[in-house]
Order: sequence, then structure tokens, then C-alpha cells
Amino acid sequence: STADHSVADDGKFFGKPIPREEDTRLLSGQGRYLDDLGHNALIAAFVRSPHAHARIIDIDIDQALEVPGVHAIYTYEDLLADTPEMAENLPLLIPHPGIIAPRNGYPLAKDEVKHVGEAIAMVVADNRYIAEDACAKIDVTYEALKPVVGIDVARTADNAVHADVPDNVAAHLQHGFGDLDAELAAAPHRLTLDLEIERSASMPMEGKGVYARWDGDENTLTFWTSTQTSTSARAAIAARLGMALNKVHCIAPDVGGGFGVKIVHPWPEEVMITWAARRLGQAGISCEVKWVEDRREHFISSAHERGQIQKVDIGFDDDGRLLAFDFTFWHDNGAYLPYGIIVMINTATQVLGPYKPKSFRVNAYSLYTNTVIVTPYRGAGRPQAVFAMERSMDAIAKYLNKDKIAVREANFIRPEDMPYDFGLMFQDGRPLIYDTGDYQAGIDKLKKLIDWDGFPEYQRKARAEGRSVGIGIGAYVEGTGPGPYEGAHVVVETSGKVKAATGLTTQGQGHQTAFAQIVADDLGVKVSDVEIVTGDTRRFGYAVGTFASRGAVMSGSAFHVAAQMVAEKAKKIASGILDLPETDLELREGHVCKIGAEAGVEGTSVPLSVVAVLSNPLRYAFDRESKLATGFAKTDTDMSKPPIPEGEQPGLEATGYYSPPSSTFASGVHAAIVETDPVTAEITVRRYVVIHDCGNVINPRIVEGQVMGAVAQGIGGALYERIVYDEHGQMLNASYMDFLMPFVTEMPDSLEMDHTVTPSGLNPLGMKGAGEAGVIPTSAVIAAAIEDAEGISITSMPISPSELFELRLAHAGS
Ligand code: MCN
Repeated sequence: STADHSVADDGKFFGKPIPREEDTRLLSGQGRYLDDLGHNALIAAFVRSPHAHARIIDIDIDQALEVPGVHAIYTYEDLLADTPEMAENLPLLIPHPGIIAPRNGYPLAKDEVKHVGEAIAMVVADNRYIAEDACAKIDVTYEALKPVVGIDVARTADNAVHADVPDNVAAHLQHGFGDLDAELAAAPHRLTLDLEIERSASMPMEGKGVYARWDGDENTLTFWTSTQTSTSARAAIAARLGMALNKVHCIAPDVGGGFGVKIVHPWPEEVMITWAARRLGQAGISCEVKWVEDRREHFISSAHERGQIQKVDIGFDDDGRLLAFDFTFWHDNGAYLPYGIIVMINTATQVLGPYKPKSFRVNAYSLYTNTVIVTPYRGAGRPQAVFAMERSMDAIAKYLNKDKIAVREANFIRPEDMPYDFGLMFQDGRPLIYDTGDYQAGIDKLKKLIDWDGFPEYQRKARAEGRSVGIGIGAYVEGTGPGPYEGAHVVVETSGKVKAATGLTTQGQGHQTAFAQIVADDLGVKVSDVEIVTGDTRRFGYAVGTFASRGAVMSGSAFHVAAQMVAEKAKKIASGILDLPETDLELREGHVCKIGAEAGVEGTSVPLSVVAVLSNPLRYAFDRESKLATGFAKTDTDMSKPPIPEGEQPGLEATGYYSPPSSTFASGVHAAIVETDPVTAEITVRRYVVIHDCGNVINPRIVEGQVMGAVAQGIGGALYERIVYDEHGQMLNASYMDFLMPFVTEMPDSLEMDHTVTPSGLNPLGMKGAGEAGVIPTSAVIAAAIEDAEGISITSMPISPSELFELRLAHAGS
């Protein structure tokens, strides 16, 4: 890192590993998270279903209403009595032709509950203690129904999650290319694999939470929510509450992690809290209501992902070249379908990774189960896809007794093939075309860094010492930065400081720093002079949101577009002041100056703050801030009009949007060396190496942090984390006592990283996304390394020491 990042040595910040501006605030306890807000608000708590599947016969709230300090108790009946909109199903956010049977729940359960944790009633009280006490006094009578738990049961069960969806199939998707059946039949070699990735969930430090403020004087609603999509949450709440969009505002305060679980909107709780604030307030009376999810609620009622059962049928030639890749998988959908089938589509469309088989077919089924809903979790279907493909590559290598890397190289899409068109549709509804990428360059770097050629000797020596070590690799390609658009507003204040806003939200990705780097470069100011505002609809109302590793590509590009517009305007105004043509001017060191001239020298340069003062229609002689900053106002007395060029609008500000033609494809290759204990079967990751390509990098320090964090999450997913339901649909590990997460002690002794750079031509700065990359191949890589260490085939992840031990026993017995 650079010690002093206030001025970049070459005047540019893009590409520099400067420390994250926001960290001082966040790491010293000055963050403002949801629960730091609304100290005077009424507090809500929910009655949640203890059954995985049951009919609601009766809800008796009489005793609960008598608890002192209770202000209101609501059930579905109250929604029904309100407006038709309030009583509607929660929406299906992303429709897709593959969805056969979209089914969604209600803000509060109507007449049936379909997973443990589903909200049935809400109590609003003076504080959480009272609210919880009252919840305990609400008496719900259920008629238990048979639950459908797990993919196998959903596939074969004679009972259904939704009575009108008897086969439990929410969606089916089939696509492919080439004559797969003929290629399979004619292939010199053929293998089948049965694979499984278990259900898991993102575990942000901060759970969900909503705080709503109804302003009875203005009849407006403002709500704060720990979300990844504040603009869409606002639109969803305005629609449901029947309010005009301009009367509703949504703010994502500091958000303590999202990782996908906070994408869906509106949550049932967002609907209920905002509605209750308005209902308990009404015209002339203001009211605030707040709910903060506890950890148990996060486990049993937020969202999960990952669970998939897969079947692969492959045909290949003597070189390991894939002639046919036939992939069928069943995806655990949970009880409802609020977000659509993006996770399943991601698996289906990104399973090919960096490879080009001669023929390909995928059959994907999304199955309803009586469990918590499934929405994207970092990687969103890609870790499962990579598991299927990379386990196949390893199986081919083993079968042919060939080097694992050689088999992969035989199948790589080459730089000269780019842009590579698969003839398929991608999840964004546009053709699946890889824009750029050099997978061979990545694997060459990886081979060197992990000492691939030296490993067999190391392994032999370790074995001689009674140690069991193994190496695994995995490659992936990841569609990032999907559209359709993102916008930004950039304004140079009269102080010369810059305020820049995007509707995109932030959950810890370092956006303040990275976006400021882009704006600072365009406006020739310091990073610390740029304030970035995210996720506040009062500041920027229209956006898509933070997911699919789209922040850098989408909002980064939008900031660039807007800042360039501001820079052009600044040059126009400065041209009049300096009497120089605009084409001779540049923005540098807080000034607009003649190209090559020293900043700060009168006659050839003018401070940006002065340009801002001149361009702003306020009575600048009285603007103390600008007077202090520039000394300018004391000499100027003409208040009649702002001295800006004719035809220009006042204000040194601009709004810019960026809309890409399609997603851009990042990629990477990972390798791991693991050691397994011969006695206890404990699995330790010794080394982990990442070669990553996200095109041009704004801030390598941030990207490395993102990738390393995601690798840690991937190691969690490979060795520790899973959601366990029993056959009754009760979650058996709904607390951190039982749900294992890795500590720093479970991280590899060494985690090394290097980059290849294949810039994207699809956005002005050549970027690709980075936020999910690290987690994508981790399970596949670690499975391969364990397999190499043990000589036992690994087909299901995560894997615990006891499971490995069982596999050893089975293997020894076979
Ligand atoms: N970046 C960069 N150069 C690039 C690409 C990215 O410097 N070529 C920087 C970006 O400026 C940004 C960070 O890397 O600061 C991640 O950028 P990007 O890949 O665009 O991802 P997003 O900003 O869209 O963030 C979303 C992504 C996703 S999808 C998940 S899930 C995730 C992740 O980011 N959740 C996170 N990282 C997370 N990190 C934290 N701390 N918390 C989460 O919840």
C-alpha cells in the first residue's frame, strides 16, 4: 500500500492499491447500522411457524392484546381488511419462461404455512421484550401436513408443497448445442458422475432489519433497511402501500454484509413494518416502527442457497477432449419463488466455464420443498456449476491417466476464439458471448506459483513421512456486471469538494474508495475530496442494486460518465476565465489548467472551487465556504448573473448513466494443497493460490480483499458450513453453536494471489467484476485436493472429518 494516498505519484488513482477510506470509520465503531437508528421507535416481533407444513385453523390474539405495552397485533385478516394490494402474494421479481409454477407467500401467512419460520402474526410494542412476551401469548391452532424436505423427497414424493403443483417442479430449463446424443453414443470414452452440493446460507454479521418513519405532517414514508437493493425496495413498498413513489424513500444505512441474502424485496418484514408505521400514524400523527432480525430468525426465515443434486454424463476422446457434456441437475428451491430462478439459470448457463465441448445439453429442475426460500448467495449457482465441470475434468484425467492440467488445456477456449459465442442465451436474456479472457495465461501462472510440476515429488516425500497431502485445481468463468443500467450524479461543491451519488448500495465492498478513485481521476482531485453516497433514494432514486458483481462495472462506469460530463463543463467555464481554448485544458491537482502548466499558477490555471463558485447561481459573495476556499468572492461584486458561458446551464454537476451491451466475463483458476490427518481425518488447507482476471482493476488492494474474503467463505462452504434439516423440516443447526463457520485458524497457512488482465471492451474503463470470484471454484478445488490426498473419489460437498472417515472405511471395505 502507499503510505500517503492523498496524491498519486503520477496523478492517477485508478489501479492504485490505496487503503480503504471507509475503514477508519467502520473499524472504529462509527458505522451506523440499522439497529443504531430509531431509538424511539416502537418495536416489532413476529410469531413464526413451528411447523414445516401446516394448515392454520385459528389464531387467538386475545391474551396477547392484554399485555401492557402492546400497541397492535396484526394477522393476515388485517391485511385483507386493508387493501387488495396488501393481501396479495409477494411478487415474483424476475419472471422467466422456464418458470412453470410460480408460487409465493404473503407478508403474513394466509391459511397455510410452508416452512418453519414463516411469519404468521406481528406484534408492535414498546420494546422487544414486551413484543416477544406477547408473541408467546398468541395461540395458533394448526393442522399439521406432511412436509417435503430435501431434493430426493421432492423428486419422488407423493405429497406436494403446493397442492396445485403435484410434482413440486417450480421451473424446468433445457438448452444446449450440437448433436449430444450422437456424440455421446460415438465417443471413444464415456463416464457418468453423481454429485451433490448441500444447502447452505450466507451469514452476514448483521442480519436483516427495517426501521420505518411515517411523517404525519407531510404524509411521507421513509424507511431504512439492511438491503442490497434500496431503490427497488422503495418501489416495491410504494406499490404495495399504494403510495406515489415520490412520497416514499428508502435508505440502506451501513450494511454489515449481504452476500445475496439481502437482495430480495420486499421482504415480508419490510412490508409489515412500513405498513404498520403508516397505520399507527396516519395523517397528522407521525410514527416509527422497527424490527431487527435475531440470529435464529436469520437461520429459519431469511434465505438459503447451494443445495443441488447433479448427474453428469460425458463423452470424450483419447486427449480428454470433451465431445459431449450432458448435465442434469435438481435445485432445491425452498417453499416459494420470490426472486425467480437466477440461481438455477446461473448453474445452467455457466457450467461450461472456460471449456468448449463439441456438444452440450442441460436439463435443470427447480423443486419446491418445505424449507426457507432460496435466493442467490455469493457465487449464485456458479460454485455448483464449477463443481460439476471440474469434477468431470478430474474424472477424465484419472480415467485416461493424464495430467489434470493437460486435460483442461485440451478443452480451453483460446484468446483467438474471443469473443466466443456459445449460441446459447445468458441469464440477462442476451446471447452468451464471452467478451475477452486468456485462460491459458492464467493456468501458466498458476502452475508456476503452486509449483505444479514439483508437487508429485513433494507428495512422495510427504507420504514417506506418513503424511497425506493432495493438490487440486479448478477453473471458472463468471458473467459479471449485468445491466440493464446504473446511474450516478456528480457535483463539485463551491468548496471544491466533490459529492457523488449512486443508487447502488454498499455492504462492505469498499465502494467509497474505489468509486472515489474513478471520480478523482476524472476531476483531478484527491480521493479524500470525493464523498460517495450509496443506497439513499433521497440522493439518487433509480438504480438496480448490488449483486452479480456489478458495482465496479455498472456504477463505476456511471460515475466515470457523469464525472467526465462535469469535467467537460469545468473546462468550458475555465476556458472563459483563462481565455484559453477548452482543448488546451485539463483537470489536475484541484485545478483546471493549461495542459502541462503548473497547477496553481495564475493565468494558466484556476481552482476547481472557483469554477464551481462561478457556475453556481447562489449569491456567492455571501458564500463563506467558497470565499475561504478561493478568496474569489471578495473581488467579485456582479450579482446580476452567474458568469458562465452562454448556452451553459448553471451548476457544476451532471447525471450520467451507463448501460452495457451485455455482461462481461471474468475468470480465474485456483489451486489448493490440503493435508488430511491419517488418524482423525481432519482436513487442513495448507496452501491456496488464486490467479484472477477481472480486467482492469480500480484498486488491487480491494480486489485482493474481496477475493480472499470470498475464498474464506468458499473454504467454509467446502469444509464446514451447511444447513441441516431433519425429515420433518426442522432445522437442526439454527445457531452458531451448531452451524460451523471457519475462523482465521481454519484459513490456509498461505493464501497467494496474482492476476491476469484481459480488459473488457464493453465498458469505458475495461473492468470486469470481482466480488464473488473467490468463492466460485473453492469446493471443486478442495474436493480435488482431498481426492488426490486420499485416493478416494469425492462427489459431495461439504465434507467433514467424520464423513471422510466413513469414506475411508467404505473404500477399505470395497
Ligand atoms: N473492483 C475493482 N476493480 C475491478 C472490479 C472490482 O477495484 N475490476 C472493486 C470494486 O470497486 C468494489 C469491489 O472490488 O469495491 C467489488 O466490486 P464488484 O465485483 O463490482 O462487486 P459489487 O460491488 O457489485 O459487490 C457485490 C459482490 C457480491 S455479488 C457479493 S455477494 C458480495 C461481494 O460483492 N457481498 C459482499 N463482496 C462483499 N463484500 C463484503 N464485505 N460484504 C458483502 O456482503
